[in-house]
Amino acid sequence: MKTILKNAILVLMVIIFSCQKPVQKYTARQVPFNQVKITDQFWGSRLEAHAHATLATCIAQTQDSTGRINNFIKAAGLMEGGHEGIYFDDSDVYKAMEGISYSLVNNPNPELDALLDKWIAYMAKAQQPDGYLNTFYTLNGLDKRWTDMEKHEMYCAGHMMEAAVAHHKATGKTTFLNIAAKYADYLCNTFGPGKKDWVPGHEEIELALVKLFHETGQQKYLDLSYWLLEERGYGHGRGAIWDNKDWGPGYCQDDVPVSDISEIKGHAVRAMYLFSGMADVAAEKGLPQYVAALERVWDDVVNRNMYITGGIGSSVSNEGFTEDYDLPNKEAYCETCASIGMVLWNGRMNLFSQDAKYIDVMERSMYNGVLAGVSIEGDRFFYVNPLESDGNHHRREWYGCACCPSNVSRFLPSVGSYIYSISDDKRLFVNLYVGSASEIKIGKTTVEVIQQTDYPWDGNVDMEVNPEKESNFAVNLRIPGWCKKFTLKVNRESLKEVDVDKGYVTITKKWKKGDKITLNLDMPVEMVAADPKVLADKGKRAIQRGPLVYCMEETDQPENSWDNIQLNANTKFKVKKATDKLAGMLEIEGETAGQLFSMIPYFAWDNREAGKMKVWINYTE
Ligand code: FUB
Ligand code: ZN
Repeated sequence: MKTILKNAILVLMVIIFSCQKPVQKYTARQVPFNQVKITDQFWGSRLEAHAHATLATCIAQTQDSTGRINNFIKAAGLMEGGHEGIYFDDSDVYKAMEGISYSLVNNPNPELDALLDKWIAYMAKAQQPDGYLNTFYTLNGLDKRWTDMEKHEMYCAGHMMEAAVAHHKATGKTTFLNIAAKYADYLCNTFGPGKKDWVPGHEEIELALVKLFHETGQQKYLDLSYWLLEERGYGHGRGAIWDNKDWGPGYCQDDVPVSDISEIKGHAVRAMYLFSGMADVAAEKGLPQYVAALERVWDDVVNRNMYITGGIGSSVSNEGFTEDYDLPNKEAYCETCASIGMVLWNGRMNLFSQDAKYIDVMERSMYNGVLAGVSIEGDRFFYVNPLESDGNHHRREWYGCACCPSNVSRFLPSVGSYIYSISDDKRLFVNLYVGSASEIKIGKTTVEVIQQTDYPWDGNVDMEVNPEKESNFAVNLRIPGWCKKFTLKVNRESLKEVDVDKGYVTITKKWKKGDKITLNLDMPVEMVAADPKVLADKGKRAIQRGPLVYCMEETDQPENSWDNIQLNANTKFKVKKATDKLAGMLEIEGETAGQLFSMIPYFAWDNREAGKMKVWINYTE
């Protein structure tokens, strides 16, 4: 009798406990890009440019034109001399290594493979016996390490870990992974409960430790990540950020405990990396308070602090956020890394809930904010992405602070990972429309999924679903938030009155080889108004077609018309094939009361003759 009572109490306690703390885990996982072969012109040409130009630029810059690789050679004791460059330049090398590793997955290249081996050998030699590795402190005095939380030691370590995981996955070699694990072990021995306090001034390590945990199975890396998140907001921060009266703890999201975050503040890239790390840790440990905080702050970012391009962070002075609705166009900062951060974060948010509102934002940032960050040829980059220019803002081959080019180099080859996800209950989610051929495991069945599409130039998507054997499962197709009308057929039969639930339509059936889905997303030219609280866009409209935001470049407009071009309710639009450098793209021709003008996708600006540019155009009622 006593035992029954005890058991009943135990069961009750478990129920009460689990009611208070519902476990919040990712209920889906992304299908990684190594299972997705991109075949379309839009992303295919970008990947081609990445493999040939972006990587070559990053290698030339880190190895030959700047001292980044030399810093490792010096720290390894193989060359005389002091540290060159900025204190976090190691991170650019790691990001380039991550990009090269991703590229090796779909484009094997023995020379690049050997180059990585060479760089890894320098790193192995530069690593301290205790596991520490940071060329700035090795060359400036190891006694000064861990004295200023702004100095990006953990930021660099995080990028090393991400690169090492990518290298291990791509090549199967453990050389780099061993270095990263040794460094992570050192961090676990140095920081944590009862050890040294630390608030990384620039987040990144948190999400990286989770990746390292997945790759190695070492729970302590996940625990350190959680501990680092929990260090924030309790006054442990010390160093240049905290001493700077214009910045203070809010600059690096150290003003409140992470579970209490509701408002977006501070540096944009740091915030995005923090939120991505929080999502990953919450998903592993089941932390509803993290997920609730992320949902609150997501609303603040997206509804009050985001540009139409999906760019974030309007101010140069803190590389980040100011007041709600303060979104100036010419002065917009919108760092390329921050848009990449939006993709990282929003992709993760969708894994908790499979709500397509996160993919809508992810797509907006990806096709506009991120893609603008790199030239069509892949060899020039924007760091700052304004929505208006007087003609003096241009891409550069490299920057003194080169976080954006190196981030682009690792982002582009990973794009395939954002197309599909599989939920725990074995539903396939089609999040992005990208011409591609994929092999996806749904339950025990391998399914070949082929997409043929010219997206984002048109909204016609033909999909073939080829399971190795007949199999029952649901395919969820995202109906983008921008799309107001669509048609859907399965094996040529129209589906009428389909429900859209959390942004997806669901087709559940017994799929067999050769089954076809035909989706047509209506993609008219749309005039978009900003929230009236955004004073910078008062009396203006932007043009969007599908996921692409368009802009006007001076070079395309009739002479002396720049200041006179206006939109009104009767403006007529025509979609037309672009030529020359923009061949393959669609431009939009407009006409308002006899005045002609022409617009190109925002991401493609500053690829031709230099001149003025604007996204928001005067509108008369
Ligand atoms: O501090 C490292 C990176 O450099 C940041 O993410 C960027 O904003 C730039 O400051
Ligand atoms: Zn950057």
